[in-house]
Amino acid sequence: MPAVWSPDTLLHEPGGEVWVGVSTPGTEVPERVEVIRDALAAAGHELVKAVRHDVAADAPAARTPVTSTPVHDPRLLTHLRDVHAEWIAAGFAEDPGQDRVVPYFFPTTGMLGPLPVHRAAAVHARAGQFCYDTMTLVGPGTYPAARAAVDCALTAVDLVRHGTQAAYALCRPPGHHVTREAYGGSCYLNNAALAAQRFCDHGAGKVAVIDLDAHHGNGTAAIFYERGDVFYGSVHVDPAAGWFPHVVGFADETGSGEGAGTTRNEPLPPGSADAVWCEAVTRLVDSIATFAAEAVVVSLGVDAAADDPESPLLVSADGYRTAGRMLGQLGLPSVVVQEGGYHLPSLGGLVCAYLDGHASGGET
Ligand code: SP5
Ligand code: ZN
Repeated sequence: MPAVWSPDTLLHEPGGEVWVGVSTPGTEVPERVEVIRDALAAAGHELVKAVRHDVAADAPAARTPVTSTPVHDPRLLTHLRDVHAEWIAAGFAEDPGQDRVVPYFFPTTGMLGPLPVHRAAAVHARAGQFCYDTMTLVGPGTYPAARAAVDCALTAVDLVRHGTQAAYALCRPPGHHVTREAYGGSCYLNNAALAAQRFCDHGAGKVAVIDLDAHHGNGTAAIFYERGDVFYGSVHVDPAAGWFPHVVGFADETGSGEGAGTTRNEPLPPGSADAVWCEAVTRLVDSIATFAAEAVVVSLGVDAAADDPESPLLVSADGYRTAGRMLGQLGLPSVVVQEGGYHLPSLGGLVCAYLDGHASGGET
């Protein structure tokens, strides 16, 4: 399977995560790209360099953005592009000594009620207008890397649009936690949602996004919740058991308005292993068939694996291979987008197991 990557995805160095007020080393590190890329090459997948695609923030004002408006508010893109330079210009690297953008203030609906919101003049307040947690820091390479990750996903869509049955995008940073206007959960731009939108923009009437990451993809879910043309299905550790994203990802979220019935969540108890997880994947695959999707985007987080430090699910490489086979057997044009997965020694093997299953499913 062709695997699209970009060396620019290595430029994002979050420099840790602030969790419950404490700086921790963080797990979404550049080495993730290197171990996955090397495993793909060793397994014989063709590595393809990502091709640049325009999004709102880099297009001249007069030009219509190619893909981004329905997925992300253009203000999110310009914020991410500019905020680190503004942070440095404001002197935060010297006083108080923080060279990454870390929000301290979150204008939630609870704070605002019915009041109209103005753009914050202070960059340290603006940081929390577009970000909903303290774990997702912005450094000098964050925007170039996030843009490169989008390019990986969109290039993979183009390969599939031009006849390749399935393509993999080595996106980093990941994307499925990003909503239309806010980033978080180690994600900055929603690669999978932009990929699904690109299929829609080029003639697909119905697209499915299937999210195998251990965490519910609240961003993708929110972006498509009210749309009837994009199905979102996710299997993840039950937020009711205390896991991120905590307040969404429950089974009773099934879509609304024109999107009624086009969202399906499969929350699983901590400790769930292959049998239970694969059954949930089967239900998602059946839902895509019923929905009659014409193309599928797989949000391939491999953090549901037993060794992964960020989730309590116990899925094996064989589980991921089985999931790949089931999705490949749909026979639909497919783009597989990398999301989470943090155990460096097993990361490459898990991704290759999924792709191996997906490719073999497509052959039968
Ligand atoms: C894409 C993806 O998998 N994002 C994961 C976001 C969930 N992170 C939740 C982290 C919760 C706190 N972890 C404590 C570890 C301290 N470093
Ligand atoms: Zn995850």
